[in-house]
Amino acid sequence: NQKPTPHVALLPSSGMGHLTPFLRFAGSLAEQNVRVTIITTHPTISLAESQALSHFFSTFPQITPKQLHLLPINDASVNSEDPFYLKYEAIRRSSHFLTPLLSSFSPPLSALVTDMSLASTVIPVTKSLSLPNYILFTSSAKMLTLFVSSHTIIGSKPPNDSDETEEFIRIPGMQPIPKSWIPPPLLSNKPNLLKTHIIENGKMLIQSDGILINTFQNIEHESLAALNDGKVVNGLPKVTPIGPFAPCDFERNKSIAWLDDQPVGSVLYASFGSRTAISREQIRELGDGLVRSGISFLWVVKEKKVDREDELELGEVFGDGFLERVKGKGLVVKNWVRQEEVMGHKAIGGFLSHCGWNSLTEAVWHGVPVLAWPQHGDQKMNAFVVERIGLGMWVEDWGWGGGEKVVRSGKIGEKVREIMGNELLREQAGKVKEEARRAVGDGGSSKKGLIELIEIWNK
Ligand code: BUP
Repeated sequence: NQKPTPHVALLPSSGMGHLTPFLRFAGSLAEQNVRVTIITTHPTISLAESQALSHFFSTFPQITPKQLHLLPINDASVNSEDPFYLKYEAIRRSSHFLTPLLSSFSPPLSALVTDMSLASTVIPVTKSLSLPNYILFTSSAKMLTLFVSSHTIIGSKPPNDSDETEEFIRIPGMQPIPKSWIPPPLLSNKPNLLKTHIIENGKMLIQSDGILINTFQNIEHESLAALNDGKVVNGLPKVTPIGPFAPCDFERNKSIAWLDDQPVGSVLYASFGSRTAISREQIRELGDGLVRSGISFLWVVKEKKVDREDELELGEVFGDGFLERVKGKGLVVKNWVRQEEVMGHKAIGGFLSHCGWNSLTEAVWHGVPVLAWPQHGDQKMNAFVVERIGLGMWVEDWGWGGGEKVVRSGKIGEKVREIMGNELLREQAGKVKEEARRAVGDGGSSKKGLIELIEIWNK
């Protein structure tokens, strides 16, 4: 007497920070015998995305890929040069291709799960097809409180009413937050795609059938309660925490041999995510700081937002002599490592992170203390969570990245030593790891959320 199997399609948007949680989620649905189709768009912006997709589909032959055709963007009316935002825009402009695509699935779909950056594009289409549409929010619940309320607290203000003297932003039902935590483009009066994306998609979430989020009750109880009690936005559909998404089989690869020779917990891993370019001056200060800290390190260096464009040699990025000084102290890698694999390595004892939410959930999963250095977007909201749950430290004074100010090597070295020597943080990170694993284990809060969801899709 076999249970019926729901058929769910997933529609991720561009960038590894969005694709990775979708692929992990797809893997966990497949484990629960849900039939899954993933809607992809080609070409991907980064090489990392195309490699992840190809590993994924060869690991999960039972998951079907379907391609959404995209119209090219070739006019100057788009207020962004960020290729990842331009891709969201391309999907928006091609949304009319979604109706025939979604109607063509066999067996018919029980639901579509859409990335938050595509909510305003896709919800009208699924409404016209009477297809349930769930939004997967790939950042923290703290960020979700800002995302769903921005259109009322920021977007509704006339352009000149910027409340310049006000230092805090008041999200209903939440403690006021410093204005300095809000991504600057969201507060800007100049039109820009980040602002449009947050305001338009955030406004639309109320019309979805549910919001799924890669977090769990123990670490974000307050934000989740405020969202689900209707305090942030009245009438918001249920927000179901189903994380942290566990690393998935397709991500396994050979590990970095250098790490195998390092003592347990002795290495700091430094990375600023898949789409953050750091200025050359800051890269050099950071390099100097890492060497001066006296702590061994593994550092992924990126000078360009898109990996395909990062052609410079490390020697050129650092200038004379640096790579010689690093020898025996650390390993500098250009562009990409299998982060999941690195974070799970016993040699790793700390993580200098830009606070992309996936990176943080990986730190949580492996119990690695974080030195938070948010660079843009949602990352200060996420850094707040790091400190609040005792997973790490955030030096707020370092500000945003992107050339706002250059943090000098002495300060970096000092904080790196501090995080690596902090036994209390290490213990607390270990506790958060245990809670995370309980949440997604049998009977855990996130696992229950997932099972309930599948039951709804089965009806
Ligand atoms: Br860099 C890098 N290897 O070398 P985030 C990243 N990753 O596996 P982002 C690697 O990409 P958004 C590398 O493990 C994480 O799953 C990493 O996502 C992986 O940050 C993902 O941490 C990066 O959310 O995306 O890339 O800035 O802006 O969407 O948060």
